Amino acid sequence: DLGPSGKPTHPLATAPVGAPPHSVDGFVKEFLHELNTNQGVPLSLSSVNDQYMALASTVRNYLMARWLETNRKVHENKPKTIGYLSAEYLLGRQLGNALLATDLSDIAEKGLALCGIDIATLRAQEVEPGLGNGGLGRLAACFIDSLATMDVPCVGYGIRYEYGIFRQTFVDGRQVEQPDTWLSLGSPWEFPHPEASVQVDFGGHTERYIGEDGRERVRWVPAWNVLGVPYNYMVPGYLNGRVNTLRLWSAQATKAFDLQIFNSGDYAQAVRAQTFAENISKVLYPEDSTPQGKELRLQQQYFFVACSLRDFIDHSLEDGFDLHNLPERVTFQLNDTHPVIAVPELMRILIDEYDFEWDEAWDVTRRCFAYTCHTLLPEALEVWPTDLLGRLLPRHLELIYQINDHFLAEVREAFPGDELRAHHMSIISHGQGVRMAFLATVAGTKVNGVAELHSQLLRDKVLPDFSALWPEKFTNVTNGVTPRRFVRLSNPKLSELINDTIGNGWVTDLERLKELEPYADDPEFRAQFAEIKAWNKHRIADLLRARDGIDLPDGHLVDVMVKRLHEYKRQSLKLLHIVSLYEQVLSGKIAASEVTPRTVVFGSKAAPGYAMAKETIHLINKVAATINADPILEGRLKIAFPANYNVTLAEKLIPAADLSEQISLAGMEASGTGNMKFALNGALTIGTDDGANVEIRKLVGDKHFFLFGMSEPEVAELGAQGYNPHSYYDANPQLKATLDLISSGVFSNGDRHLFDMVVENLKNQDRFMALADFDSYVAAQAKVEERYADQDSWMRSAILNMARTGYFSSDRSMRDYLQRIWHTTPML
Ligand code: GLG
Repeated sequence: DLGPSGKPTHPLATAPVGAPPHSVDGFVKEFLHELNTNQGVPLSLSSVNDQYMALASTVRNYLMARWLETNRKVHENKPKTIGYLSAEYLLGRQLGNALLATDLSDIAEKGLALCGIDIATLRAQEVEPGLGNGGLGRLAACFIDSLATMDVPCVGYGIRYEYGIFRQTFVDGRQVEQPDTWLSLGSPWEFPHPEASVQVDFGGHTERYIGEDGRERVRWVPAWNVLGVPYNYMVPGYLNGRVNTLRLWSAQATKAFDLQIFNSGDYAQAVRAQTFAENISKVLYPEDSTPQGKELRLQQQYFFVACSLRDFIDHSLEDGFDLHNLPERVTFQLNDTHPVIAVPELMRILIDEYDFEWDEAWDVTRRCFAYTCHTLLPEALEVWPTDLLGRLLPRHLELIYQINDHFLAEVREAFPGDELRAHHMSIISHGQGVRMAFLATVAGTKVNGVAELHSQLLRDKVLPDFSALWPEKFTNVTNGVTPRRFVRLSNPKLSELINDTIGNGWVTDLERLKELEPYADDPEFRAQFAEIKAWNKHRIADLLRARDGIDLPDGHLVDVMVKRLHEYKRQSLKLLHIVSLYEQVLSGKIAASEVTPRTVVFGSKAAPGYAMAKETIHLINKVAATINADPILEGRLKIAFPANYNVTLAEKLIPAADLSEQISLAGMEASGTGNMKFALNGALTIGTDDGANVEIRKLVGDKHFFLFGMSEPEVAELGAQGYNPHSYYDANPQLKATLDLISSGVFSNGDRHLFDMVVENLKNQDRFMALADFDSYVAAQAKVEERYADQDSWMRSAILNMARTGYFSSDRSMRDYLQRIWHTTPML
């Protein structure tokens, strides 16, 4: 056997590593060893954090053999790999998932108990890596989980933000952001490899010169650079022996900074320069679906993309690999426009470093990328001002101009004489800058939306000229969620019931939940299902009491709206419904006893710079304080708004929900993925015909879904007519009374203007037409109450929601990507 130097080595050095024995004793031995040798403490003196760290490295050791073996296989077989490029991964806690993937949950619990440790205490010690804002980042996390479980070679590439999404606190009802110090107690799941760092250049200028072969070449002379240090994370497949890699990059100052210290003697200045470099991966931008065109953000995007391409080309391909064949070895999936600067980066590498001709380089580049769009809001599509781009990445801007010239020539050939069309389609728009979605569409082999309706609107409304030119480029892949985390781990009792009823194959083949359909009519099964719902409600009640001092009364309908705070998602519409109920009781239109006992749970962060969203949070909290304390409601209507909604909280909250609020204005929510998690955990949806709601409703059936509101074409028509929210306020006495109650000062200590921003906006602007859908929403809520009064019928619907939504597994999404976009098969 030969080692890395080609010389014979000790036979043990090349033998596969073994995992520790899969037994309680084997586990305890490994755990104590880790505690002693990694943490340097005996059990008797160990802290909870020591124990958590030791537990994490113990579980890691069980995964290690599989990781090494996966990497060895990839090295040997050289399969086509998916390079998933995403600026966000909202991973959630790692421990539970790793225990599940290794089938160690029971062994670990027993083993720790023998050491006098309650595993629940250690689970609670983990701080989740919140390296994403919401749906987009969580989707990336689900996708890499599914690919590992399906045995597909994939490397997730992203940024190791030192601070993830901010920790939200409430001070007098207002959101206050605190830094997320997720790394402060140690980070047992990551493997830094500083020796494999990659240099990334920025700024400067370009020069033309004549190469040895007489051809004109371009040289980029950058002004500064940073190092990208890779941190590897394991991405374990579920019980299949595969462990893929997530590689997140951290920015570090290069040696040049040390030299500066030495030469200039200005130590303080040199350290500032270092801080400047390290700022690149310092913090996640907290805007969700509304990019901030900040220079640092473009630095982040180029930083991780340049590191990732370098890494793949230099480290994954064998020496002498012919880059003309790159598309056979990788597809880089662009998760939204954030990584699109990878397109000119690959062109630069091929042309400037590998001497490719333009056409050859473009041919390879076009076949290496595919693009997923996650939005419809025009303001969410990234546009980089050309001066900013040119200052930071001068060579890339030149290449983008060239790509655009070639592309526009293609357009003019397809549509001769149609200059207006060419103008509309130009990647570089004169007033604004570089339209990254256009660049991605031009470069990608495929462009996909994330739900059927969204993909349709993407073709018809966002990129109509492009779909006319290249109809076959456009496709749909409806989003999905991982059943491992969002059912198996988050809902253990339900999982047990499903296992007992149909076996455990559903965890990797979620459509098998269909086999549960007949049990919707089985009173015994229904009773068990209802009992589990009640158990989940108690679990979240206990947690919220301890975590936030929030009271979640027994026997209430649990009505949940959790998602980022955005006007288009219409948390304000939900609030109007609550205030309307309250107003009717206050004014004696209905008796409190007529109100269905209900707790509305909100969970939501607002982007720190989004004033309207923050005011809405303030208003929700003030309404909560008032109605929760008002005896007139007899405790029948409550609002619970725990701060800092995150993946960890979602895992406890979603299984407890009866009603899932998916109430965006039709045509605005690209897909939604929370909607899928709720349905799979047996909640009924009240929702508009938007995003994936459309597909959920089709699958579960109209009887088991509360549809309301305008459809997308109706919204478009109303918009075209000219929407006037005030006319709804004037025409609908209950809506008027509701808004007037907010302006009366009852929620604001008599201050009649505190919430003017929200109320006046709804009355006069209401871009997302909450007032137009109010009536229909309130009527649908009345139907909810009627149905809920018949618990048998409700539970039947809840079971059917679960049984009929197996389609929304991210395993299915990955199969669709494999067939429609990546054209590769799992490596078995
Ligand atoms: C987006 C959309 C969501 C979508 C998610 C994942 O707003 O509707 O479900 O991506 O595709 N920015 C997002 O979170």
